[in-house]
Amino acid sequence: MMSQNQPVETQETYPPSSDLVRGAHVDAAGYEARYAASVSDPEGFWGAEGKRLDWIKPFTKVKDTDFTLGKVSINWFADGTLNVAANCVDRHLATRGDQTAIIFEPDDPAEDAKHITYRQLHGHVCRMANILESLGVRRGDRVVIYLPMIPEAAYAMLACARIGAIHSIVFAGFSPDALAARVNGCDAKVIITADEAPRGGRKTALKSNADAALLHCKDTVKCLVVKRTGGQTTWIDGRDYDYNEMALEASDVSQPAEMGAEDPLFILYTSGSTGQPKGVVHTTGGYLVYASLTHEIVFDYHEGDIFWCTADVGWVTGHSYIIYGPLANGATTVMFEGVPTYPDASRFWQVCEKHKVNQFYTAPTAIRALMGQGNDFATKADLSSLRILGTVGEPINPEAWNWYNDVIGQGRCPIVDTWWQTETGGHLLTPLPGAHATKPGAAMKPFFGVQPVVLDPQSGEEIHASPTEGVLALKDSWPGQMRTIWGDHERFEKTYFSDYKGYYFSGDGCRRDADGDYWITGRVDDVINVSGHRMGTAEVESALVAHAKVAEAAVVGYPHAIKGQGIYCYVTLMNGVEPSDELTKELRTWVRTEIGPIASPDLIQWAPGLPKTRSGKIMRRILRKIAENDYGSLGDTSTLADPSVVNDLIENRMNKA
Ligand code: 6R9
Repeated sequence: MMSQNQPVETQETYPPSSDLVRGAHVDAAGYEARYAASVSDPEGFWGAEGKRLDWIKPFTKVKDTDFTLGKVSINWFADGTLNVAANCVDRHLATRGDQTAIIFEPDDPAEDAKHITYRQLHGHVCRMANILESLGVRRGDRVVIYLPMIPEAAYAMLACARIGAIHSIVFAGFSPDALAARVNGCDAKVIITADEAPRGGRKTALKSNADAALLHCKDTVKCLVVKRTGGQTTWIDGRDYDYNEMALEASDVSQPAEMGAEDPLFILYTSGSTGQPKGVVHTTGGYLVYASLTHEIVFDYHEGDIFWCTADVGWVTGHSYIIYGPLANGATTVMFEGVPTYPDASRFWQVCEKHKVNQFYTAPTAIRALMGQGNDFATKADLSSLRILGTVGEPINPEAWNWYNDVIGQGRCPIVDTWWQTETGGHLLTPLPGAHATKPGAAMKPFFGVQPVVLDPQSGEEIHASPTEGVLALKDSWPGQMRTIWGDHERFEKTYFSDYKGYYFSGDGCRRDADGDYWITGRVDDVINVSGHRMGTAEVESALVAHAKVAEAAVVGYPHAIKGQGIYCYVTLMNGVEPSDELTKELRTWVRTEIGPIASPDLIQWAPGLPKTRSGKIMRRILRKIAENDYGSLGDTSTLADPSVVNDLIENRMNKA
């Protein structure tokens, strides 16, 4: 328990075992040396790392980047040419053609898993490439992929890369409207979808969603349909194409296109704090170098390891750490179609046991959900194959971290808490398993070549001393950085380079502790100012969920006459716990003792559920509006996983002033 005025983070450290350090790619001294080299001589460092890929025409230039507002431009390896699919598939055929590239674990545990070798993957990708070409897709054209987590999603991504088309994946949980907006936003020629998406024992009618979206798209857009369940779909001849039938006929010979390093590889739409989702553009050479290197180093990936990232390919995590990073490295990557709690909360752990997973990478929201179900689901499974655990997506509260460490990792597996963004292409801040003693809740250290700075949010000046707190920005480019917003370079500059001149601004706040380690405090727009004290809402949330009766909490600011902002807490209680005035008092006292009186919640609302995106991110914008008693203008709620929770929150809002 923490006393008053101490930071909420613990300073306990968890060093890796000496066995792990011995076998690791990077130990403490190695990290120091390589990091220093990477920032003192980026050209030399990345020039050498660029060679991890097979180039058709080798690059002679490494880095050509400029963060100056008005002329922001980011180029890596610019005069080299290569093909991403050739790097992820073809180049492995000679040495590991019969090794499993993808293990597909279906939603229903009774259905057999599939093991797809690199040679089989090559055949599938080539056939898909030829199918796309037969539909008129050419180099530079956009293809929207709206698929469940099935191997065909990987084939589709790699087939686009093979022919030089640009894919844009839309998460299969998105609505027809969101799908149409993205198809139109990038002017896609083809949508690749499936009849139905099985998930958690239910089926989403993807094709009929695509049908609805297509009503709002140009009538030249074609629809390639993978038969996943064989469920009934409506069919429009001349617009809809049957992938399974075409794949029987398609040739498995396809020449990979020679692409420039800076040709776009994919567009991925992501929400910002304002406006419509932005089409984040990643390019070919730098992205793949970065995804491949971070996958190897951060997860301490070794030849023969079975790697499982539980994300969906609809998110950047799925792009970089299910597909591109692992396959560039010749790994065996697990693709899981299901959800953590179906048929029950043991599913993740059963899959780890079944496929002897060595690296397991998931999100704090999943960890908290599973932690809430008790330990038995995990302890029943044989988790002895696990060596490294990872987390991504939001700050992880120490309780969840400790549970992950103790119950899943059995105290044996370093946890890499990886901070990064759709925009960054790969990990920027993270501990390395063999190099760093981790701290529960800390994203720790910059990856090679990454130069984080803490800026004073008012003056924009770099703060050099530690400990300190401020906004997190990056001083220089790294190869995985996004290059532009599709069709709107001006918005790109404005969003990321205009608030703090000369830096890439992440939008996150952070703290650097006395050891120089980084702790993400959450989006800066989630930092609230209470009586002149800055506070990360994540801190208060972390304190609340540390209480045994609390399952989940979300905290926002609301206008307060005296304090400037007050602290508004939405709290979901553990199953079977009844809300009461006593409990409100108890939680208030609890937070005061965890963080200090300054963090004392002003209002606590019992929330049966929190509004979340389908990727599990809490939609704070909505919570802030309700807390401000301004629920008439909630804005775009189309990405909510369950819109009904919002009505309950509005009805029972605490601030009716
Ligand atoms: C990869 C991904 C990016 C935002 C980012 C930050 C939050 C991600 C985090 C984390 C604390 C971590 N975030 N990883 N916060 N610790 N390890 O999630 O990309 O969906 O674009 O989200 O997520 O706020 O700015 P994306």
